Amino acid sequence: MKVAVVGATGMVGEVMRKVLAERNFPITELIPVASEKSVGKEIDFNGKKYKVVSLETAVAMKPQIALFSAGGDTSKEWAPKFAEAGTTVIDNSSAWRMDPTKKLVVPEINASELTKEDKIIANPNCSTIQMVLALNPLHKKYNIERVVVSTYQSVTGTGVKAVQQLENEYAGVQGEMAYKYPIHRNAIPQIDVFEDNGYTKEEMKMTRETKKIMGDDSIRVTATTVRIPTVGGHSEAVNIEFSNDFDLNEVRSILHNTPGITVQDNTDTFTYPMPLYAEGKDDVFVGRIRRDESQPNTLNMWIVADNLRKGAATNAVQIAEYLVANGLV
Ligand code: 11C
Repeated sequence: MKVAVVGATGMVGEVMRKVLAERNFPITELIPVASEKSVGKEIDFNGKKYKVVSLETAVAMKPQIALFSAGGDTSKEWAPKFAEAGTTVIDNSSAWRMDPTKKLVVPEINASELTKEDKIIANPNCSTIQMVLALNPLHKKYNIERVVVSTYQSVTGTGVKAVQQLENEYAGVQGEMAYKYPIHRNAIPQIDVFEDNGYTKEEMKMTRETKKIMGDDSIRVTATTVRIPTVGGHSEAVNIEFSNDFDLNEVRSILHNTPGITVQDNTDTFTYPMPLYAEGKDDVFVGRIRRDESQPNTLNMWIVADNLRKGAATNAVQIAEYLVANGLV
């Protein structure tokens, strides 16, 4: 299988290549694609060297699959060109996510919606993916009415410039700023731009994408998304109100039996998920599972995942794996 990685030299693109190799994705030829300034650069993949090519060249090479992580504008312009050439695009930007003609997929939840006709498939936002993976099995059992989520997000979600800003500030070195404010010793309650309703785009992504992935517009979601000085992954405090009551041990057991989730929940041993330990792992980690004692049928939990892995690259590669396993490419 010929696979293009568009944005191959970026942070997510690099993890995409790593995940493809680790999971032994059946690649006969990797096509690394990046902006003009990287064209010709050599990239190692599975012990072989591949030259970075331009978008035009990559389209003409007709890969079966193209994993895109090059920003919304590139996706809007180029995903249709790849699709027209017969390539199935799995796009990590927000360009197509809310387009009613495109599927927004977390494979454990809704990959079965995919058909051969889906030539542009959207990969959800990182903070949405890790949350819905834990919400979905609980929704099936107890029916979710409302979710209140607060996030503590890694600077890797912004990209390499933000990681550099944190490192510079930590070392006391002047450098370029990815954020309006210092991030070291800070918490910035703004991720992405503000919308007219006073929420950020990141917060509205969590609301809108959750409904679409879970196929249920009745789930009410309200979010506050915050950037913190960490690099290993995004953390989320999630409060969930169900229609029906639940048993805490049953909740733990449902989550424990959900593929892709690891439950880390033992107050006696101070066991709970943390980004420092989620980094580099594909699973979503859930802990601090407890009843909200302020109102009936309501649960609190803490969800952590490596945003570059399950939040981006791993989820995209799992979609590609599903397409291959089901003869859809
Ligand atoms: C962040 N969630 O952590 C963002 C990055 O829609 O895929 C991912 C943006 C997106 O800053």
